[in-house]
Amino acid sequence: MKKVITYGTFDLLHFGHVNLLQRAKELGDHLTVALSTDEFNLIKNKKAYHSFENRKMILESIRYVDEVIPEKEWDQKIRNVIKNNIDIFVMGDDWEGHFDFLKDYCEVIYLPRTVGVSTTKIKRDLLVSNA
Ligand code: C2G
Repeated sequence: MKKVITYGTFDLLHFGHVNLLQRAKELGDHLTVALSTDEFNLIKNKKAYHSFENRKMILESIRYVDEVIPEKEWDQKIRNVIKNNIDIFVMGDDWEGHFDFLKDYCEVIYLPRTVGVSTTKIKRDLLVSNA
């Protein structure tokens, strides 16, 4: 069984996230999502609208997602890849090159981001439309 992993906050889930999850799953047979905890989001300077538990429940409802684990720190990726027998690490290409150190442990693939959508843009557009 070919196992894939990806990481993120996945707040206010949108089609860019789903496009990423769909393509990640297509690369193997099992997709694990390491979901940023609320505490780790603070380290990433991100404030998610939905709590970790609610973001986790939403992700677990997606047909492409087989397992959700917590992402608590930047340095857990090698441990996750080894412990979960991961074959492929996938991220959107806004992260191109940032995780190449994982090439010693698994395949590293950066997929093109979906243009025109982001959680930040959604929040900004809603602010403007309700101003
Ligand atoms: N994404 C995408 N297209 C978009 C928006 C996001 O392909 N229009 C991808 C991102 O490239 C990322 C994933 O969706 O691979 C999740 O996006 P975020 O929740 O913004 O993830 P991020 O905060 O970048 O967390 O350790 C890694 C970090 O946790 C990554």
